[in-house]
Amino acid sequence: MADKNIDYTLYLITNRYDYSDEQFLNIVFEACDSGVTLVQLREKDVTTKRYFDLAVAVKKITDKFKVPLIIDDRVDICLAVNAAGVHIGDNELPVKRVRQLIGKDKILGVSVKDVQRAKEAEAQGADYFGVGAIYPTKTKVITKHTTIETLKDIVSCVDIPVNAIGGIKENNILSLKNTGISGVCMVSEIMQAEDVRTKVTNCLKNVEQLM
Ligand code: 3NM
Repeated sequence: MADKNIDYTLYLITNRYDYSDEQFLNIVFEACDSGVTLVQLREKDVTTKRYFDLAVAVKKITDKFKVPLIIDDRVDICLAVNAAGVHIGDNELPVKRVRQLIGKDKILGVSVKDVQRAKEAEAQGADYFGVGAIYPTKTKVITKHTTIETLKDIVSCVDIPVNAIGGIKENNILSLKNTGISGVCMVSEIMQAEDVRTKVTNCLKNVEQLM
């Protein structure tokens, strides 16, 4: 599946922590205004109605800044708000079925941790990969450590963009030099930054040194 011209440089994945909706949406706004290139709304324990309402609110912001919005896990929410795409992990529908459901024009992201799974998912219609966890993460997620060597192996075995995830911080981005990644995904580093605008600006500077 083609790249579809998505810029993966600095990929913000959301987490609401204990923020009010207003605080949460303000962080997304500041991050988009400061230059994140892609946003994923990631919700795990909410009702469908709540997920939909949050997606509508976040999409208003991402649309304003022409930043594509990806929805974590939920094909129905992605279609309902006409998001740019959906991201799935191992416990979701098969990649092939998701591709059939969303059609060829929407972005399909897949979490992978080894070369074999990456090759399979690419053949079944994935548009990009998230590979991790590269570094220890405190964000609630089912994952395991994935080495920089494995990250490089995946990059060299597939033709679609590969993004690093898990414990990626402003101060360790440069350790990903020469891996061939297309971008970095961040949750806590941006969502919990004291100054979101400065954090995004500094991270962008570092990621651009990798490209
Ligand atoms: N997926 P932070 S790690 C959502 O390894 C997610 O696939 C991961 O959060 C994977 O940037 C992760 O705060 C959480 O470390 C990343």
